[in-house]
Amino acid sequence: MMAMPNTLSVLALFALFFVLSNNGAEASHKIYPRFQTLSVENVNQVHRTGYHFQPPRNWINDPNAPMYYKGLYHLFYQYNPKGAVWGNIVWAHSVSKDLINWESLEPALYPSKWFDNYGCWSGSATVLPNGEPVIFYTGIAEKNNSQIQNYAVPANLSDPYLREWVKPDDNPIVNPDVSVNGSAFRDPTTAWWADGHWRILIGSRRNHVGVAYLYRSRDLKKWAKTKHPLHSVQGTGMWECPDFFPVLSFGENGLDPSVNGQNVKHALKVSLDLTRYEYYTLGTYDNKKEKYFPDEGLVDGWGGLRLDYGNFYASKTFFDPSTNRRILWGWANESDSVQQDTNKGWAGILLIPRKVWLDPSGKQLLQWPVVELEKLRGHNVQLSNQKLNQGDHVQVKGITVAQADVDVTFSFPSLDKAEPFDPKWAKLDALDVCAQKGSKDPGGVGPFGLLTLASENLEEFTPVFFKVFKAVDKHKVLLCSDARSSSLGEGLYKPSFAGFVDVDLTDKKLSLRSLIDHSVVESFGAGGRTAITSRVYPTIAVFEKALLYVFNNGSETITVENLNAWSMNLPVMNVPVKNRGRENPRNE
Ligand SMILES: *[C@@H]1O[C@H](CO)[C@@H](O)[C@H](O)[C@H]1NC(C)=O
Ligand SMILES: *[C@@H]1O[C@H](CO)[C@@H](O)[C@H](O)[C@H]1NC(C)=O
Ligand SMILES: *[C@@H]1O[C@H](CO)[C@@H](O)[C@H](O)[C@H]1NC(C)=O
Ligand SMILES: *[C@@H]1O[C@H](CO)[C@@H](O)[C@H](O)[C@H]1NC(C)=O
Ligand SMILES: *[C@H]1O[C@@H](CO)[C@H](O)[C@@H](O)[C@@H]1NC(C)=O
Repeated sequence: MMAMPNTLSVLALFALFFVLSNNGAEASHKIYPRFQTLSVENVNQVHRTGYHFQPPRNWINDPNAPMYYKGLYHLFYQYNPKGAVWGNIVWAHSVSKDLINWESLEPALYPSKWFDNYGCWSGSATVLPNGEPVIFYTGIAEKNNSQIQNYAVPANLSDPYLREWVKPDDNPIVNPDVSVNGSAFRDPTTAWWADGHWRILIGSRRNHVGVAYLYRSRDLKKWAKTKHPLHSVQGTGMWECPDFFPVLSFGENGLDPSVNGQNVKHALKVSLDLTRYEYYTLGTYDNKKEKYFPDEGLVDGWGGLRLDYGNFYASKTFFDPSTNRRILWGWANESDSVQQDTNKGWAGILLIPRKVWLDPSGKQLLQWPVVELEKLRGHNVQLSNQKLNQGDHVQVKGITVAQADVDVTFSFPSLDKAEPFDPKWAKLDALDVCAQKGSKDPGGVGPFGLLTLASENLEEFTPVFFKVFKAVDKHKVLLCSDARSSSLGEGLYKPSFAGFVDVDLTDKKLSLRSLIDHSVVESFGAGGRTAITSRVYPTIAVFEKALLYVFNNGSETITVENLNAWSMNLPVMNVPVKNRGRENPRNE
């Protein structure tokens, strides 16, 4: 079933409040005083997602403290119960048996003590060896946004829903010392055990240096900062939401955060407040030296590897012991204006959780939407052995393409026609290469791929495509998710997101999976080597007016070897858990 179009009129009233103000807070915590308690009267459904995680209304940002406990996945997230912009943040709470169908509970954490009276910001869960969970989170105790770290524990360990959390009076557990910038000190990680101590990271900055401070403790209550940060990088600015985890050097299984040693590498991911993008490195964690050493040859900074080359931020992983996977969760903000968010009554979605593991090359991580998502697959259509000559676009019909899962493998007879890769582009971001070499630019091998959320006369479309270039000693593959033609609407952010795909082309094949869901297109190139998420807001290509094509604009003929596309059903979303323990006045 698909949500029906809802032609709610724009609330002209809100136009009166068009004055935005910023109190000088960082990009992550922009304050819009006029908007943050403007209660949502109507929720505009047109661009709401069908199967992505979204609360019924209002603002959401970072996923917090994902964990598995007594048969349930727990998801907390930064949520404004009073409006569609950032503010009044509480930890909203949902639970699921399968990471796809979600029931909601009362907020788990909200300002209630002196040490978090002005905010309960992001944090993580740690499941201790005895099975008990503990949450570490950033509390704001003063009006000036100074940041301290607190902990919370479940009130009732027998309750699998973990409805109620207690914030003990010995909080805070970590105060910034004089060497730490107390206005830039947040987002504690999951704790891990190493060399006789528990350890956590806290994101920070020292002038322009991005820093992951390392703290250690024997009892999880008294924490001491180590002599040196675990890692820091000049010129990267504030590190938000650090995530540090071990990966196995072979296979797809995940690891408990405390595992280290042979056949284990570590990944360190940070969210850069200055660019609002993330990057990660792979490397070695030395327990004794209390240091992390990124592998040689990896870019450790703005141009580094990304989990997603599009709209993806404040991500966090957790280890799922029930399936031995490491699961990654990211947040995608809106690409429209604050005014439009207020008009539509909601802002922010979480992306589909992804399994992450190490590529056999050891040089990057791989990702794939959790297999549980496939339970939502409904009607299926297929294409095979479909030739695409230059300029062809062939429609994929018979499913709800605005709410779909598409998996396709393309092949090409040869790479001879690949255009040379201009050495000048090596200095550019992939996004800029995509902007120069868009889907319309006639190429050699590519552009070919999917044309998602397209209107009948192609006034609007979001192409997700490959383009293969010839570089000095090998080929360079670009994957683009180009929002520039996605909408005729105004005031939208429409970047040509792109990333290079480090893939072996000897079999002359490239695969692509795209999760299309009304205003989001989440794509995975070459089996999860490169992921890109775009937020788009078509005005014509909505609901059954949206069309899907495969296309080729390169001179080399491309074959759609095999395409499977499914209509996606709606999951259970935001249904309150029955028999609540207590009513919470903060719950809307
Ligand atoms: C915030 O205000 C408190 C109380 O006045 C002060 O102790 C603290 O140092 C301030 N923090 C920052 C980061 O300015
Ligand atoms: C704790 O949770 C269990 C399981 O839901 C419930 O039976 C019990 O009544 C709860 N105890 C308290 C004190 O609320
Ligand atoms: C401390 O952090 C705040 C917030 O990011 C920033 O405005 C300030 O410049 C920082 N101070 C130093 C010395 O880095
Ligand atoms: C393919 O190229 C033609 C000619 O430039 C253009 O009109 C068409 O929009 C292109 N297709 C896509 C998907 O960009
Ligand atoms: C999401 O919104 C766009 C458009 O306003 C901004 O350009 C991005 O910086 C922002 N991303 C994040 C992570 O906040």
